[in-house]
Amino acid sequence: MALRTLQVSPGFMRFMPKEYQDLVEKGPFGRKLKLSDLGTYKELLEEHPMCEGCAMAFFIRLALTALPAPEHTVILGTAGCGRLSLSQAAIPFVYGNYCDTNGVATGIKRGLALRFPDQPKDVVVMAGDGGLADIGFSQVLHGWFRQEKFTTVMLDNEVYGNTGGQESGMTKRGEVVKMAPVGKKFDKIDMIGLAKTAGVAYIARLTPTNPSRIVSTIRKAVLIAREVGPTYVQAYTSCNIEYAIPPQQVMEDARRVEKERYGFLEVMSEEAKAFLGGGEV
Ligand SMILES: Cc1ncc(C[n+]2csc(CCOP(=O)(O)OP(=O)(O)O)c2C)c(N)n1
Ligand code: SF4
Repeated sequence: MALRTLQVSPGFMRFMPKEYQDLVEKGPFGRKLKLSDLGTYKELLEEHPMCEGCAMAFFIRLALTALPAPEHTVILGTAGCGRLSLSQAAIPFVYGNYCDTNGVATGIKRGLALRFPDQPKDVVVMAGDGGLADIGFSQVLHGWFRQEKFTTVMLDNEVYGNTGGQESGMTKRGEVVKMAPVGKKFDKIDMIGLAKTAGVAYIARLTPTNPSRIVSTIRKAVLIAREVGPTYVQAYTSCNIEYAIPPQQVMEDARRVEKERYGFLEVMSEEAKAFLGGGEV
């Protein structure tokens, strides 16, 4: 996509659906918007079928707000709750098989770089902990080791939410979930440690408690992936259904988890630091 693709010949604009007209005229494309602008423009995602009060849906809304150039971005997702809303957003969305998001992202990123050498194109994978730390694990790791220049965002609800509550590699040790009644027998996989080992240029861990931090983290991750190397954001996005969290207590839960074991963490390479120090973000 590009701004040119979105534009409609003036004579045809009145035949377009109102939703599309609003996107072209009042959408985020080609504009530098801040978090404080939310509510004043037509957002990329306005309606979705995710559960009421779902922290993942809230996180995705903010992450989409953070994209530095949505008109030049492709999002990769897969089976799991996140794609229910990502596929509704006004942004190209590629549905990878459940395991191959990061392999497909590699191909798309490389292809776009060849086809548009003078126009940066951002590729962002957003998928669940099962999709990335279990079945897609090897493709995530290999992409990092190969230093592929795209962003991976793990929507870590610590369970297979979309299929009714099986444990994932990111579930906590000892946790009992609906379809794993015996309790998890090993620790949460240390994806942050693995990302460090693989030389990921920018790594962040966060919860949805601080909207401006989500926006600045995603923006940094996308821009560093564009210029420096692979980036990884791991976001705690609780599942109300599988962990029985009433919607009104979602933020309370996120604050508690942040305090106890999911504190904000940011690790970056020297090259990424130099890039940020240059004031590009
Ligand atoms: C190859 C393959 N295996 C299994 C499935 C079934 N499946 C669909 S969603 C899902 C779990 C999703 O869990 P996660 O990736 O953690 O995302 P969440 O739904 O929790 O956001 C599974 C196992 C599938 N679609 N494809
Ligand atoms: S099942 Fe859980 S993660 Fe999925 S939409 Fe519902 S609350 Fe969100």
